[in-house]
Amino acid sequence: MRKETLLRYGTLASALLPVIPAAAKAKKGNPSVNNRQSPNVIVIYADDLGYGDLECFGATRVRTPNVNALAGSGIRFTNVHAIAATSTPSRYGLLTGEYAFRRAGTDIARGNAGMIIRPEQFTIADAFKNAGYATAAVGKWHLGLGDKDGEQDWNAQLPMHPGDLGFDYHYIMAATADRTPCVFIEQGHVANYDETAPIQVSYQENFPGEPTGKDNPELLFNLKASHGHNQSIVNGIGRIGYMKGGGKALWKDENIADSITAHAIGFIQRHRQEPFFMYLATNDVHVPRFPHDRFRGKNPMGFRGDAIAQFDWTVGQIVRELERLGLRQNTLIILSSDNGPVVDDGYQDQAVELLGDHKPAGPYRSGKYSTFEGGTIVPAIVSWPKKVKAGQTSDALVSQIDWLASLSALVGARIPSGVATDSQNHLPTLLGEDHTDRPYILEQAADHTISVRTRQWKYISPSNGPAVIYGPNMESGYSKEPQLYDMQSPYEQENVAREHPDVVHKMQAYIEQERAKGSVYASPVSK
Ligand code: NG6
Ligand code: CA
Repeated sequence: MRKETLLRYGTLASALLPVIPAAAKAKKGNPSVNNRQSPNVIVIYADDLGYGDLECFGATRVRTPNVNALAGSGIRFTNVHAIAATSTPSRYGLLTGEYAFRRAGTDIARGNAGMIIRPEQFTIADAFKNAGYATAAVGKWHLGLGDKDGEQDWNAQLPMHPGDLGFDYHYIMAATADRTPCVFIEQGHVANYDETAPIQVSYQENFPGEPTGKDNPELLFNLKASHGHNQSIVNGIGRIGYMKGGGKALWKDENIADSITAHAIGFIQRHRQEPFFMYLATNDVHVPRFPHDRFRGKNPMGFRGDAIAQFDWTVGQIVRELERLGLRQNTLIILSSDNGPVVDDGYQDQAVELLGDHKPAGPYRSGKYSTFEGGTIVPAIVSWPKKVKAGQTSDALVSQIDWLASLSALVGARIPSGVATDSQNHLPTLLGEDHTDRPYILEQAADHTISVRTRQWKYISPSNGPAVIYGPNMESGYSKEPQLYDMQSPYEQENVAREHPDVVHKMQAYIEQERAKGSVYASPVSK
């Protein structure tokens, strides 16, 4: 595979770096790093964390001191939008700079999906590699692994993985915590592989003799499902998909945040002497929410609140490690989320019962999956103490699709012509030097309905989808009629499409114009 050599040598080279006592560099910082022009870059990407889920974005029923401090040290963005209202298409867009609607097979991926971004595609990691950075993907992946759907041999080196997409290092969950295989993958291989328990995965049928949530509810000792999630049982929790084996490689949900954080810190430590880029995608606050004992039972909102606190802890650990190594001044941290919030996403974790007056999407309507703003508007923070003034708020209209081009501009990476074409360079906005709105942004709902946001308007294309998302029981925002909302009142309530046909027409033209661009990577994943 194209980047395997780089991947191997990247890890080896870092292991050979001289060890500098941390105390020598603390406080004043690491001069060689802090004098460098280009910062280290860490994208902390939460899962299903809503606009209203953090204290610094208005939450009052959960404490998020570490995230609050991060926001205070830089810019709190109040108008940032994920590319889609679900994980896979959002991440696809963030990492490739190309809207997921251009590409078949970019919907919520199964745990045994083949790798959706293909090795020949340009990614944000390639950009950083071009600029001489060490690169890593740690945490939730959800973009497929291996060459083909369903044909992975989980007991051997996977033939295709993030190492083929510009990431020198990866320690990832193949999909989500609620999907098999329930193991971490490190450098293309199951981490802590257990030879005594070979792994098999299927999304078609169960393996003979293996219990399932459907047939053996008595074995669901950690969490019971509220909808779906009734196939294989791992750690007393029913999952989507079947698996057999795994043994000591199987994750324990309560330790996932610790594992992800430890591996992220390990990467920082190994690369402290050179510029690095890390895509740090947490499992929090996706279902199944089953945080560590340290957090469990501490929040009035139950496991969902505990998971937010656990996310905050991860952020604190990363920041503290950067400080300890003297890297904090010249590290740019972007914190955001892949899509809006959901309360009941399939497990009986009492998130609905204990929500109280907490508003996961803040003032916005609906949440994850939806075409309303709650589906895609997300909290976002940028902090780079060396360059970005502390204590700012920006209400600039921003889409995560632009982070690839903006960060490439920051580190002087060259983007080959004809790739990542949806990503625009808005670096000055990202760094708080101006508050320029993107002229318009596109948002994709779970059923592919496309919405357009401008500062003033939100247009939702007509859709035949159901009005309510089954399971979470949330408003989808789908309607056979075109919808137009004046965003001066953020809770999209009064459809004014009829009153403003000119605006509707303009918004539809934006969508047509974007769709007409097509994709340079038109071929779908090989099946
Ligand atoms: C849904 C799952 C939900 C979650 C979602 C993906 C059921 C009933 N629901 O199909 O629990 O996994 O997919 O979430 O299975 S995402 O944030 O990764 O897009
Ligand atoms: Ca998500």
